[in-house]
Amino acid sequence: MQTIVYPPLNLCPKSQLSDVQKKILDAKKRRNAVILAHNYVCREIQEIADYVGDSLGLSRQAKKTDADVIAFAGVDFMAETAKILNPSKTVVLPDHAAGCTLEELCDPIELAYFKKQHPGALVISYINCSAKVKELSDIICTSGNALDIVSQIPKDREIIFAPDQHLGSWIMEKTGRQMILWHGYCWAHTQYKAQELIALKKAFKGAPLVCHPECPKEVRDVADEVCSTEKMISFCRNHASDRIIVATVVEMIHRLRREIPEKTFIAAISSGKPAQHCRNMLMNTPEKLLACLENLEPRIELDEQTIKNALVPIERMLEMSK
Ligand code: CIZ
Repeated sequence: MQTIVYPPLNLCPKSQLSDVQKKILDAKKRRNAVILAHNYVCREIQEIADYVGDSLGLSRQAKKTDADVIAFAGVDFMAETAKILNPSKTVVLPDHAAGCTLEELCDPIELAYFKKQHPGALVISYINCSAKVKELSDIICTSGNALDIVSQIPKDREIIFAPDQHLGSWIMEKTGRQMILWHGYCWAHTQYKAQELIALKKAFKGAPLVCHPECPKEVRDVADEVCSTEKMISFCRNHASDRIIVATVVEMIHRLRREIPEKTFIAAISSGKPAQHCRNMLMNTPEKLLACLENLEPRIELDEQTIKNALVPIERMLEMSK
């Protein structure tokens, strides 16, 4: 079985900044920009970002920044969220084509129709959705705060959860709440197979397996822990084992190694591949990040009404997850 084992980072030589990385830092200064990067982008960008984190942490950073420009290394719904939270800023994304399967699988027209069939239901949407879907939602959540948010909803209130069926079913298992689930899924996280992960655990005896809640139930059932990317950091840090198998987008391992340099991380095999990437996150290359800082394009543009409407459920999320 082919596996990628990332040895402790504190045993590796320190990497030097490349020319492109240096140019990005210069352009950032000239533009008075802040670089916000998701845990799933490449190591070269993580190394020079002002903040690396999950959607919740990135939203908080986007809201409070006083930079003129937000360069968002992530996917379009994340950059849109930054624009909604801080509309006076110029928000640029290295590649406008960087989308998300979850977003594509939740058409706002279909969701509006679905809502009509369930009058009175509260719509909680995972942040991985378009601004138009956010407008139709009552509360937004991330994988880091979903359990907490759903637990705060009165027990007798019907809930529609969109767009991730797997995150939704994990929340139902953990909270005991029934919810009406939308049918979306994350392409990357649904590539993992329980049988492959069982074999990997056998090969690395004693190493716990941590997976993301966007994975299907049969995969979650063989994991030792299921949690969001930010929570993976505390899980890996606090676990007694010095080797951990990670089933989420493999670039997360760069973040884990920087936070916990003394441990070894093993990328979980995924449908025969040694590691799982997110094809949208991979569109964030250092070259494109440099170009978007220099040209201030591609830029996120949203109309005023969409910003106003979509802000309401996002602000509710930030209030409920203090
Ligand atoms: O919430 C996020 O940023 C995503 C997409 C994953 C996670 O668990 O952090």
